[in-house]
Amino acid sequence: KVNSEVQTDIVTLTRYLTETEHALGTTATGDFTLLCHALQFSFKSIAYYIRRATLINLVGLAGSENKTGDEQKKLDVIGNEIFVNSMRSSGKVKVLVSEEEENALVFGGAGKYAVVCDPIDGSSNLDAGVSVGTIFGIFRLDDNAQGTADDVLLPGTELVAAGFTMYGASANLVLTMKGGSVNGFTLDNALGEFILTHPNMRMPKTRSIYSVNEGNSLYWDDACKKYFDSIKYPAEANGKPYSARYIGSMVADAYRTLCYGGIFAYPADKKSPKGKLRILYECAPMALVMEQAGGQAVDSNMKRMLEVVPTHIHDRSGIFMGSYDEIEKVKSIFAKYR
Ligand code: AHM
Ligand code: MG
Repeated sequence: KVNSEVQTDIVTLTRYLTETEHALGTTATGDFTLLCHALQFSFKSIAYYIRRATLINLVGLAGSENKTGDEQKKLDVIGNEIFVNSMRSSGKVKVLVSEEEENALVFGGAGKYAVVCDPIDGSSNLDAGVSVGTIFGIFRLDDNAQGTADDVLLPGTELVAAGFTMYGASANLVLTMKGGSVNGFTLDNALGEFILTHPNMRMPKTRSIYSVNEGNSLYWDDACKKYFDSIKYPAEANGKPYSARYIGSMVADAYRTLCYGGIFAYPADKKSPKGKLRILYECAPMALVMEQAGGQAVDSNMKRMLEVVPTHIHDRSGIFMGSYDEIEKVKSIFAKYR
């Protein structure tokens, strides 16, 4: 036997999907697996262009704005095109909602899934080489769905799968299927495969780290201020204040929260009464990941994030998510001061 560190029996995303599909028995048609293959191709492509952005003049603005008036970076445009083309050509998607597209895209064919996505979240960080990510959610449409934007105005409880890929020191894909565990894969650039490196991710129940854009605290309501004060100025005599960590890329902040625990929040406030992050393709997919890793996610009214139903595809919400016990603390302080 050769004594080496070489792993010869690794679980790739492809193998994981095939094995999961077999576990479902004869009811599985393979469509979901094929859709995931198309998804992973878009993650690999986006990872590739992000790594090369500075070298091939992909940094900076594209000179356009998306529907909500955000200035688009060149990579926002390219990431969106890669994602849209990959979903369209998979043949498995009927409706696609992207942060970069004003309207839902409806594809012909027999696709029975709807996909919601933010192709490159945190793109304002791109030129500084800070981690960004792709967030995605997958709904299985009713057989009689017409293929309109209304088909996806669903609560996150209806997601059949969701996750995100963080493009950081390596590309890390986090994937969860409804009712299942949360699994983390790392892209091996040489093999071009996502490898299962973090099976069954569980978030610590508690950890003294908070992540929020504190520059907005002037606009926070009383309950919000009271909560953050409570972790910065603990009431107990020898209480230790929490550590602050805020990257400004939700995917990176959420990934750290998933690995280490703590809380990430983007509350609704007086400046943004509906919050900043989008329900359908930012909040709901993250909430499914958080819950299935043992944590919680709620909106600014302390309603379970997965039960919030958008009335428009680009609707926003406040969000608090992270370790189970920490969100319990948020809820109890909000109950007292609201
Ligand atoms: P984007 O979708 O336009 O990139 O905006 C979403 C990003 C999140 O990744 C991040 O959590 C948040 O915006 C940061 O906002 P702010 O700069 O206001 O703190
Ligand atoms: Mg975004």
